[in-house]
Amino acid sequence: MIVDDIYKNNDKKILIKRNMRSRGILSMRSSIMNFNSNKKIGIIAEFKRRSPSGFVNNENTDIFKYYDVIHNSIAGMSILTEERYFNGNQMDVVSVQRYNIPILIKDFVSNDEMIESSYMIGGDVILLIADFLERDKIEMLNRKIKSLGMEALIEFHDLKAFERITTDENVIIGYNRRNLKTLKIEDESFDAHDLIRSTGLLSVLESGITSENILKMPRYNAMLIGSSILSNDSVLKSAGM
Ligand code: IGP
Repeated sequence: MIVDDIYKNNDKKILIKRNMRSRGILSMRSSIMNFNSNKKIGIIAEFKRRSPSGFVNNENTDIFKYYDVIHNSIAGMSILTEERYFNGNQMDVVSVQRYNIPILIKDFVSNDEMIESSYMIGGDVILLIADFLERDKIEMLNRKIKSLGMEALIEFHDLKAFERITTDENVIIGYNRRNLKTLKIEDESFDAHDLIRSTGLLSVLESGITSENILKMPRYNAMLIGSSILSNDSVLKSAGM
C-alpha cells in the first residue's frame, strides 16, 4: 500500500532544518471562524502537482499564479510537501508565506523532526491522519505541535478512527471522503459531521468536492479543495466566493 510505504520511509526523508520562517504563526481556526461569522464557508485551497489517485496538475503549475487569483477568497492554503508520490517540495511552503494566509502542511507526518521542519519552512497547521496513527502517537505528536504554537488538522476516513482523535483546543477535525487505502471516494460525510459536532471543534470536509456536488454536502465549517480548483472548475463561485 502506498500510504504504508510513505510512512515506512519517513525516517529517511531529507528535511529542511534551517529556519526559513519569515512571519509568525497564523491561526487557521480564527481564519475559518472569520469566514463563518460572515456566513461563508472557509475554503482551504490545495496546491499539488499530482496524486496517486490519478490527478495531474496540467493547468495551474505556477504556485504564485494559482494563489494570486484566489487568495482573497480563501481561509487557508494546503501545500502537499510529500515528494515521492505527490511531487511535493518543502520550498513551496517557504515561498507562499508572503500571502499571509494560514498554511497547512500536507504530508504523512509521524515524527517530531517532521513537525520541527514544518515550523522552520513557515507552516502553521500540521495534518495528522487518524486512520494510520495510534491514539498515543496522535497525542504525542500534538503535544509537539502545541509546544511550537501551531494547530493540528486531524483527519479521519474510517468512522472507527474518529475515537483516536485528541480533542485539544488547537485541533481542527477533518473528514476525508477519500479512503486512502483504496484511493476511492467513499462518502459518509453526514455521519462524520455528527461525530465532529459532538466535540465542539471546527470541522473540515475534504476531497472530491466540485461545482457539481458542493451544494449537496453537509454544512462543515470549512472545505479542503484541491483538484477542482486546480483544474479551473468553478467550485469557488458555486461556494459563493
Ligand atoms: C484535496 P481534492 O480531491 O480536492 O484534490 O482533495 C485533499 O482533500 C486531499 O488531497 C487529501 C489528502 C489527504 C492527500 C486529503 N487528505 C491526505 C494526501 C494525504
